[in-house]
Amino acid sequence: NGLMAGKRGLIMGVANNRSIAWGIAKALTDQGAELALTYQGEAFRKRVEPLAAELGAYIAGDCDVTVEESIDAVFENLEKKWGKIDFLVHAIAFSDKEELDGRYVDTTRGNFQRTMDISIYSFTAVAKRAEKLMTDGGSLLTLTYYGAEKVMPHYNVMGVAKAGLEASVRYLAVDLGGKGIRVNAVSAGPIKTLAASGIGDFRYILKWNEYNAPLKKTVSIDEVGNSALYLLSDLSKGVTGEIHHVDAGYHVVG
Ligand code: 0WD
Repeated sequence: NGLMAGKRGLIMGVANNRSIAWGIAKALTDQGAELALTYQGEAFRKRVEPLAAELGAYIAGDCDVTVEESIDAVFENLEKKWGKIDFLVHAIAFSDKEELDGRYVDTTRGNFQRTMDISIYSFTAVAKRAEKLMTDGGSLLTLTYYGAEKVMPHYNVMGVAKAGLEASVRYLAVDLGGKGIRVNAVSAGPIKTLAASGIGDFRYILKWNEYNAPLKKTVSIDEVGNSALYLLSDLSKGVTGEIHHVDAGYHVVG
């Protein structure tokens, strides 16, 4: 029973129990979804295995999104296991910590390229593979941040990447819409996760949001999870190409 009963999908980007992807995974399982998770590298396997067990989720493998064969292997596993999928969550981004501080103008070519590859292209790469398995239509979701729209302190090259990711949501929505595949993003307010701890002065950003957001608080991974649930379920059948803010309203004042 539940909103997601009978639906199966892949969640990429669970690093630990503070990950936004984990909040989404819990909300989906609560509503009856069956999940597959990937992890990145052996170090994360130990963290993700018990989490997968908690939700009865299938582990679709070790996936480094910079390696094409590694993505292919995950989708081959899914095809063998389920034949088709109904949804996919992409909660992956990366940039060199040293460049999430100081000035954007000092970004190096190498880190710029790596940031765009992991934080933008990987979503397109997985969308292309998901299309083949979404034979009854489906819903793709990625995670973005307000730094795509406005300059946020220290977000730098990641802000440029998120702007590209948001544009790719719109292009993918058009490409895949004819097959009943919807493509959306949640623009989450700041949350203290492993990835966020790499951003300079992150505690200050959290406080700033808490004081200034209309709801006078920051958001939790469970709140992001419940909004993601809407975008991944049939409740949002008429929604695609959307950047949905789950940020306690910060974007209307910031
Ligand atoms: O405030 C925040 N935390 C916000 C995060 C606000 C708005 C958006 N987001 C976004 C992030 O940019 C990201 O796209 O949400 C997404 C999920 O991030 P998260 O939950 O904040 O962070 P975390 O729990 O660290 O998960 C991100 C994971 C990586 O963890 P680490 O800590 O190793 O960076 O992305 C994965 C990895 O598991 N990842 C990769 N997966 C496959 N291949 C790769 C890669 N090459 N690189 C990073």
